[in-house]
Amino acid sequence: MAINRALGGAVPRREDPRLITGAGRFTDDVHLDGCLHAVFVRSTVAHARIAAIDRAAAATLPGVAGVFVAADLGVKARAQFPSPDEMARPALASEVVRFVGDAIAVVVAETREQAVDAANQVAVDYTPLEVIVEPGLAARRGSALVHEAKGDNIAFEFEIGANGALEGAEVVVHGRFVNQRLAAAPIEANCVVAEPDGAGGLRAWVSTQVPFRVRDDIAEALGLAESSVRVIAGDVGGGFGAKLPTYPEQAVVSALALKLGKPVRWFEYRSENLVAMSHGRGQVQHVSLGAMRDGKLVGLEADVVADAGAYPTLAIGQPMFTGPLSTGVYVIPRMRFHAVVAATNTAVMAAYRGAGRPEATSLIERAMDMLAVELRMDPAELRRRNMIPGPFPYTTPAGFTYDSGDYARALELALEASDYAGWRREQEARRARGDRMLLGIGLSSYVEITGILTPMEHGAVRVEKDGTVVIHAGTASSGQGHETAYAQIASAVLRVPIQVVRVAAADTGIVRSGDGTYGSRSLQLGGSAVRGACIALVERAREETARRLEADAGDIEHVAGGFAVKGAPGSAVTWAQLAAGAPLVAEEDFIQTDQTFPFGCHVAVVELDVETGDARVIRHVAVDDCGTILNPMLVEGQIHGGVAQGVAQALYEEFVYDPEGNPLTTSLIDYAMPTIGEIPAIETLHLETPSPHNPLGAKGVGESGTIGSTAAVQNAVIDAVSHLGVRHIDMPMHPMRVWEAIRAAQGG
Ligand code: MCN
Repeated sequence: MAINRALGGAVPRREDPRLITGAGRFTDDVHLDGCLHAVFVRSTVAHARIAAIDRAAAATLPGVAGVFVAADLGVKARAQFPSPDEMARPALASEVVRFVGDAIAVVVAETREQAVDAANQVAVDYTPLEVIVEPGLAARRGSALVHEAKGDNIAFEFEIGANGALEGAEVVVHGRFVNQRLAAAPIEANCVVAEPDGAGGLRAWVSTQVPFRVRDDIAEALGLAESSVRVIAGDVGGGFGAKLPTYPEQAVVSALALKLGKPVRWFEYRSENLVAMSHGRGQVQHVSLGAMRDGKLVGLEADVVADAGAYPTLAIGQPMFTGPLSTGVYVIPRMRFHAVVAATNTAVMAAYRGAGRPEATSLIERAMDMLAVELRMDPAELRRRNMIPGPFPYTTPAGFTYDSGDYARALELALEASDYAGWRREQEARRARGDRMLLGIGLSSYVEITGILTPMEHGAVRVEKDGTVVIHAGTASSGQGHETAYAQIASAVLRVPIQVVRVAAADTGIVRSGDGTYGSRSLQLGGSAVRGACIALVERAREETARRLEADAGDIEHVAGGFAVKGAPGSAVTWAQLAAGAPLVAEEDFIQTDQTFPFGCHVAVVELDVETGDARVIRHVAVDDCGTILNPMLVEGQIHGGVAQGVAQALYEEFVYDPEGNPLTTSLIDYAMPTIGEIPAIETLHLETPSPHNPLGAKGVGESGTIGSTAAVQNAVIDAVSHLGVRHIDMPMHPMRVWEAIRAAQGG
C-alpha cells in the first residue's frame, strides 16, 4: 500500500508536448520510398449480387499499378469473435455486397489522387437484393436475409433470469428505449502503411488499439507465420473502441505490399470513415420495471434487439454486458433479460466507448425516472431507497460479482456538489412563473465492468547501462496517457526520476506480447504487470548489489536511485552501475483474479426552450470511483472526454440509414458531432474504493464518463418537460424531437 500511495500524483501528461507540437508519429507520418497508394472501391448499394466488375478503364489510367478484386489476392475470409461462420466477412466482397461501403475492389497507384480517379472508373454491375435495415424486423422469421446461407439473421441470442420477475409488483412502468447507432469518428481515421520486409514477411503500421491481434489476423489471412508480421501502432489519434476490431483492409493492404513488392499506404477519407469504420450502440430495449408503492423495486424485465450490422463481430458480445448490468446499482430481487443480435444491411457494429454498458445504464436509469414520475417520488429518493448497501463482494441476480463499492455515497456527493435541492427549487419557480426557459435535472447512478475478456497483460522493464529505464507494455494507448501512467509506476517502484523512464508499447517487434487497450483494462492489468516487473527487478538488483558488496541481501536497502548496505550510505550502487555489464531485465504476465466494477453518479442540469425544444446542458457534475487513482489528472481527462461523448449521444449524434440502406450522415455536417461550444464545463469529483483484484487497487475509468453521463443528460431533458406529460424521448434529443414530444403530450 505504501507504493500505491506514492503513485497518486497529478503528473502532467508526458506525451502532450510531443503530441501538441506536431512531433507525434502517427501512421500518416510514416513515409517510405516508392510507396504506392491504395483506394478501395466500395459498394454504393446496401444489398446486391455483384453481376460484374469492369476494371479495364481504371487499369489503364496514368500511374495505376493495378486494380485488384478478391480472387487476385486470396486473402482469407474470417468470422470474427464468436460469429456464425456463414456470416463471415470476406476481405473483399466478390459475390454479394451487404452494406453501403462494403469493399469490392482496391486500386493501387503512384499517387492517392490517381488511385481515387481510377477507383471512380471501376464499374460494378449490381443485381439488387431486398434490403433490411431495421434490426427488429431483421430478427423476425421470414425477413429478407443478409446472409442467405445462414437461413435467418440471428447472429446470437441469449436469455438470463426467468419469467415472472414482475410478480407481486404494485406498480409497473413500461418503456421502449432506442439506444441509437453512433459513429466513433476519431480524429485519425483508419489507416495502414505496409511494406515487405525482404524476407517474405512484412511490417505494417496500423492505427489500432490491438497491435498483436492485428498481427495475428494479418498473418492468418495471408497464410504467414505470426513472426513474419510486425505491426506497429505508434501514436493513435483516438480509437474509442472502433479500432478494436481488425479490418479486412488491414490484411488487403498487407497482401498488396507483398504482391507488388513495394510499400503500400491507405488512408480513409472522412466520408469513407463514416460508412466503413464500425459503428456502435444500436439497441432497441423494451423494458418493464416493477415496484411496490413505497418505491421498493420488485423486478426488471427487458427484451433487447441489438443491431450487428452486415457482418456480426463484437456486437454479439455487447448485450452480454448490458444484460447482467441492467439491474445497475440497485437491489432488484428478480430479473429477466433476453437479447437477440441481428444482422442488417448496414455498417458493421462493434464497440464504441462503453460497449454495452452505457446501454445498460440508460436502460435502468430511464426506467427508474419513469417509475419516480409514476410514484410521484423524487428520483433521488427512489434511487436512495433501492441502492445496494453492501456488503461487498455483492453478487447480482444475473451473477456478476461487484468487487467493491459505495453507491449511496456517490449519489449523496453528487447531489450535494450539484446543489440538487437548489436546482429543484429553481425548477419549480420557473414552472410556476410559466417561464419559457425550463430547467431539467437528471441523475444517473451507474456501475460498469472493466478488465473484461482477457484477464492477462504483459509488462517488462529493462535498465540500460546509462541508467535509462525502458518499460514495455502490452497495451496500446490511443490517447489515454499510458506513457505517463507507466512511467509513474516505474519511477515509484524503482525509485528513479520519472525523466529517465521511457515507455515502449504497441510494436509487436519490440514488445513480447500484449492484448491491447479496450474495456478500460490498461491500468489495472498493464499497470499491474509493469509494477510486478519493476518489483521483480528491484529484488534482482538487490541480490546483485549484495553479491557485489559481499553483503547479505537482507542488509541491502533500496534507496533513491539505487541500493546501499543498511546504515552505510557510502556503499551506494546506482542502477546504472548495476547495469554496466549487461542490462537488468524483468518481466511479468499479470493475471487479474476477477473483473472490476467502477461506479459513480452523474447529475446533469439542462435548460430547455419550451418553444423550440432546444436543450443545453448548463451544469454537469460527475462523481466517479475507479478504485485507487494512479493519476488524478489522467482520470479527469478521461472523464471529460467521456462526458463529452455522453452529451453527444444524448443530444446530437446519430448515424442514420434510409429504408433502402443509404447512409444519410456521411459527413461531419450531417453527423452532428458537438464542438466545445455545446459541451458544458464538467465538474469532477472522485471517490476511491480500491478493488481487491489487483495490487494497484485500480478499476478502469476510460469509459466511465460516457457510461455515467448519457443517461443523466437524457433524464434531465425529459425531466424538464415531464410536468407537461412527456414520459420519454429517444436520443438524440434534438430540438425537433423534443418539440414534437411536447406537442404529442399536450394532445398534438
Ligand atoms: N487511470 C488512473 N487511475 C485509475 C484508472 C485509470 O490514473 N484508477 C488512468 C490510466 O493510467 C490511464 C487512463 O486513466 O492513463 C485510462 O485508464 P483505463 O481506465 O485503464 O483505460 P485504458 O487505458 O484501457 O483505455 C481504454 C478506454 C476505452 S475502452 C476507450 S473506448 C477510450 C478510453 O479509454 N478511448 C479513448 N479513453 C480514450 N481516451 C482518448 N483520448 N482516446 C480514446 O480513443
